[in-house]
Amino acid sequence: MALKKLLAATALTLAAPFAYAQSALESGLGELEHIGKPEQAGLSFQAGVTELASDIRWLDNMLLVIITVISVFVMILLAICIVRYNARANKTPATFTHNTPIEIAWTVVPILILVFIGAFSLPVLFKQQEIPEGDVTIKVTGYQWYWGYEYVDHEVGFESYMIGAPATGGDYRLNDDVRAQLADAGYTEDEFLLATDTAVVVPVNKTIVMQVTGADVIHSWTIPAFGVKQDAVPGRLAELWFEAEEEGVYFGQCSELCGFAHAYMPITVKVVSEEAYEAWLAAAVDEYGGNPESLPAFETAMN
Ligand SMILES: [Cu+2]
Repeated sequence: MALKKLLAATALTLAAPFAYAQSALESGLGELEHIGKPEQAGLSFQAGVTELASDIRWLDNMLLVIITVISVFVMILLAICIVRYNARANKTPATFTHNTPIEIAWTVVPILILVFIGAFSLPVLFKQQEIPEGDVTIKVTGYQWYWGYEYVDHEVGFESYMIGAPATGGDYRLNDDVRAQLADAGYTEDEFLLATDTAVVVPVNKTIVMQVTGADVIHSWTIPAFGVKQDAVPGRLAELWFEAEEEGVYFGQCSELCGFAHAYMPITVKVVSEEAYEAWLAAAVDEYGGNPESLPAFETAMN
């Protein structure tokens, strides 16, 4: 236990210089459009940039049509009952209680509707859950309250803190220092609570497999624009995959209530060209490569 505390403290003290070095690495990625984030007064989903996200949005629209038709149909039936069969309009009500054909119909028709929906939703679900061979495999570990990433084929790992979290010198509140850090890292002020000191960097149009786990409690890793979300459960290695089709910056937030700073462990993913990714990776390997056991993320995960 004492060792664990010591390691956690070491990880915290290491985190700050770590983070700044990482942003320096990321500056080589150039200007990226910030695509995956909420819009002021936005109503629908964020723009989807993966096949999975397009599938989910298509499915949602189809379901919207079906529930609209059902709701209108039920409302019309209700209206007919209210108007034609109220006590004033219908002085001598009929006394029958059963109607076999209609009872069969209202059992069979909903079944058919559900089978129809299932025929479209199950393939979408299977596509998400059948994990393909990844071009890049990244292990992500949820901690109270930040994320750790390891590029497992390259022995590169780092931690990712919200800009404005204590590890970056803040207290979870927006102040001038946090504004300056956001600007330095290329984020706008309204991206506070979404922007992190280090980002996950992945190549565009490549299959990325994320291995998702938790070190302490259950967290959940998600990027809405990719259409992915996976609980990070301690003791389990779950997987998700995506293939982002557009270069840009994408944000997500821990999506499983995990403790008091649950709202302050966002996720930033930068999708870049293959060349930019290779260059970033080479620099990251130089900076932190070699022995993953020297990495704070690795140590805390192991203890
Ligand atoms: Cu969390």
